[in-house]
Amino acid sequence: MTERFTPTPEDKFSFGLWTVGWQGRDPFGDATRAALDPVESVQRLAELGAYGVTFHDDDLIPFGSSDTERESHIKRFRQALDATGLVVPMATTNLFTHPVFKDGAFTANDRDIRRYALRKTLRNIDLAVELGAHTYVAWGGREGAESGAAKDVRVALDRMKEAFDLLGQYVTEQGYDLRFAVEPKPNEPRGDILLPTVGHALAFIERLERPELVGVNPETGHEQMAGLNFTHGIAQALWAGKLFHIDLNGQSGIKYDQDLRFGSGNLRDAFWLVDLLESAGYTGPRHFDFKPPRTEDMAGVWASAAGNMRNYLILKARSAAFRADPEVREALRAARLHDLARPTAEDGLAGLLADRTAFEDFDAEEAGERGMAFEHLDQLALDHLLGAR
Ligand code: 3MF
Ligand code: MG
Ligand code: MG
Repeated sequence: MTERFTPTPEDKFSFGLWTVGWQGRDPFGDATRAALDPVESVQRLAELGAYGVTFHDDDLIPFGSSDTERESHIKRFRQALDATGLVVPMATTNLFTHPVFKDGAFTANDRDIRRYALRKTLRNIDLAVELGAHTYVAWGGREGAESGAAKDVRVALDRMKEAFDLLGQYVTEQGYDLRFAVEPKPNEPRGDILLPTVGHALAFIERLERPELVGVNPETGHEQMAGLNFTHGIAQALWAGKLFHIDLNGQSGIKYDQDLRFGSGNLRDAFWLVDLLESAGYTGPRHFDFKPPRTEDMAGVWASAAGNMRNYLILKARSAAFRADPEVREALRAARLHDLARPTAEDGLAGLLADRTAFEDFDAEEAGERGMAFEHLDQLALDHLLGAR
């Protein structure tokens, strides 16, 4: 049984350097763990069965490093990648830690800060491409406000669009095979963040000069912080062809961003999410953006990291068993999923208007009495999730 849930690189699990490297510093307490060398993270993640590692520029090259220091950090990291076979599928920019970004980066009110943020991003895009990344994530953690007049949101969105248009122009002109993934989050660290949900981000992307270069990187906990159904958000992103990347973790309801290991918190949503990703044929990385709780020592950090992958694989097995169960297939028919899959008017508008059974002879009373049989279907799912079938 244990063997079945041992990850391999084919599972495409990846981790941010900032996840296992989180030292446990929070708004109320100091670090509980020592800094972790990125080279050690690469080695340990490879041993655990991950295939990829991701980073913010400052995770790899401490802010303020000289050019020589920068080169040596990159060299050591590259050597660790070569030695382990770990890949870098995605990279991103830290536009939130340094005080310069306290009012945001691409939408800071100060123009010089916006220009600096763009240059910082462009510099790390070059490195991301050098290291083989095909996705560049943009989380606008400080793009937002705590008060009304402080941010003209419509104008800030103009600046956000300007930033993504420039980034798109850059990768196009450089001939890079790199796409962007916007990561929505409703709040924290700002009182309210721009592009707060998957839906907001999808609508924003359509206004860009090169919408084909930009998709989303939804995070489990971020949508759940807004009380939303994460799986539904992912389904809409897939439907729009925009699921370029995903941040998996755990969250218990509407509260601060918990970043628990995947499978914690809303386990049912995690089950449906894995069921969706696997059945939709999502081929991108299964990227974990979690924080090993600050109660843990380094052994706990690696146990937590391994738990993400194990839980994903267990849920994948449960979902496969659910889908293969003949009683589930029967229950899906009883719930008329096949009828939902049928176009509503393949006979066209004229056919619909001419069809007396669609309205004049339609028995709404009879239709209103039909049971949908959803509870039986859902219990079968729960039985599978709980290992009772
Ligand atoms: C914060 C996040 C971020 C982003 C990261 C990648 C620090 O809630 O989720 O992690 O995922 O910046 O762009
Ligand atoms: Mg988070
Ligand atoms: Mg994230």
